[in-house]
Amino acid sequence: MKQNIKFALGALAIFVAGGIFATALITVVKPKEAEATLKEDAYRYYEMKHGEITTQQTNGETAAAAPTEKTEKQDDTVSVIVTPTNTWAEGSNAVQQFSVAVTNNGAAAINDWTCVIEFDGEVMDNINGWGGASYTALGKTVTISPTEPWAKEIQPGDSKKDFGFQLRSATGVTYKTAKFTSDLGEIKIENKEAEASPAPVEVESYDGTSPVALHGQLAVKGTQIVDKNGEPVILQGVSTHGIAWFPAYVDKEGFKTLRDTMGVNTIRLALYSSTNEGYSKAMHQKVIDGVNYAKELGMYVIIDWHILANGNPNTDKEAAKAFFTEMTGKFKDYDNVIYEICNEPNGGVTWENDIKPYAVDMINHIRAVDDNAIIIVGTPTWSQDVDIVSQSPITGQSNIMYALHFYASTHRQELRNKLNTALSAGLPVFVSEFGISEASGAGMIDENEGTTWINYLRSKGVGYVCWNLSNKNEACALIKDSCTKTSGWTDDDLTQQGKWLKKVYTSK
Ligand code: IDC
Repeated sequence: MKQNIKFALGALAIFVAGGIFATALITVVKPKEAEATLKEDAYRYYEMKHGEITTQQTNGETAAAAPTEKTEKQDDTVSVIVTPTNTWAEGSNAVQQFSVAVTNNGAAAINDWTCVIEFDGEVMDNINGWGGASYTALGKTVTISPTEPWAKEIQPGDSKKDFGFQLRSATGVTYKTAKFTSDLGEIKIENKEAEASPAPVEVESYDGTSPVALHGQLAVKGTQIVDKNGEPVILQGVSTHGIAWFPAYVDKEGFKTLRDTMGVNTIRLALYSSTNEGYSKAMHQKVIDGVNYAKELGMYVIIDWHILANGNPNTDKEAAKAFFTEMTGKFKDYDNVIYEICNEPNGGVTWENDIKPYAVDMINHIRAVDDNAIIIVGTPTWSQDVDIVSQSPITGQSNIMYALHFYASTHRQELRNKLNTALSAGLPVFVSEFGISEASGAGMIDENEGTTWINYLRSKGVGYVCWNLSNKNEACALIKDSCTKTSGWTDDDLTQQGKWLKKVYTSK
């Protein structure tokens, strides 16, 4: 806390002095000195607020967040909602708990019924069930048969939500379909989420063939990235810190180390877009260098127009247009380039009023030159509200994805719920930035929550990029501050997050 007060005072002093940001942004010196030159502590003031607000908003939204993996299909007469509510291990098996709600939308009363719920794998047995019904497991199914008169009868407009059961299986199962049979007839209910849910993709390790040689030009299909053969591929990336502050890490050898030893196939080049955060036109050349290094190494590269202190992407839109004009002009024929047009919109901007109009405009601007590169669009609340965006995505464009950012010590299941809602609605999501620290970039590291996130993303075929490649003395840096190497890192050179990343990225 003392530390924070010091930062705040430092920030105030610098704000009062004013105008001193503009100097010395492009001097290429050793990483740590570069940072000192830029008096970056000024931004800590902003960052502290940023972190706090992120946490508060996330907590505030928890109650209203959409339920996890809710699955529903409205039928003219009946709807059945099967919701996974809990899961745990029992010996080498998995036990899962589901709740079931049955609603009579029709005009006639249901007097008796059974419902066969089908999963994607074998069910060993059901352990428990409730709501006035009996439950029978057979093959891939569990059948619900109400035994109590009050459970059998469902009046028009009535909803019975108290059914539920626990089942045991070898590795866990996913609900797929239900068959509801009653005196009104038989209804087949598909799990929409299961249909939209992409096939899990295995992560490959580098074996001498570069990622771009293997996969070529990427595209978006459904909610996933696919390669030149239409096969899903997971991008596993590392983001630079702000390249104005840490220019030395835009280094071909460093990228190669990430590719060859740490399972990284994608580099994100973060260009802070506010002049208050190091932006100057002169930085464009660093981006160009970084893209070319990635191309030479056969790695994918994300050109990140890093909105942060300038929370509304429209604030610096003209500069963004000039930037993307230059980038698309140079890279339209590259097959390894992805554009990210607004890192993290924040500060009261909304999807409908601010971000979407900006994105539509910028996408048209980019498409006028580059007709196929993937474009990643930031989402409200520091790129968290993909659920809101999924209600009103950009139409008439292809190869568009939407950013979800998480910091595992701050953002947990409630943010995965938002992701799940978005994917279920068919929104292509890409995690263009994450850390396993707190949202401030400092604080506790949560390896377990980080691994839970990555496993979840892999199971959904969603790619991810970790913040950040620098030796800044902060939890979310990958390199220890005592190490000044910009390539060839050994395990000893890596921070806790760095070691975790290497372990997780190189495992399947
Ligand atoms: C942080 C950096 C930190 C810097 C701060 C302000 O790690 O060194 O002082 O920005 O420029 C984000 C942002 C990303 C943040 C990161 C951690 O996209 O720029 O970097 N974060 O706070 N969103 C959530 C967390």
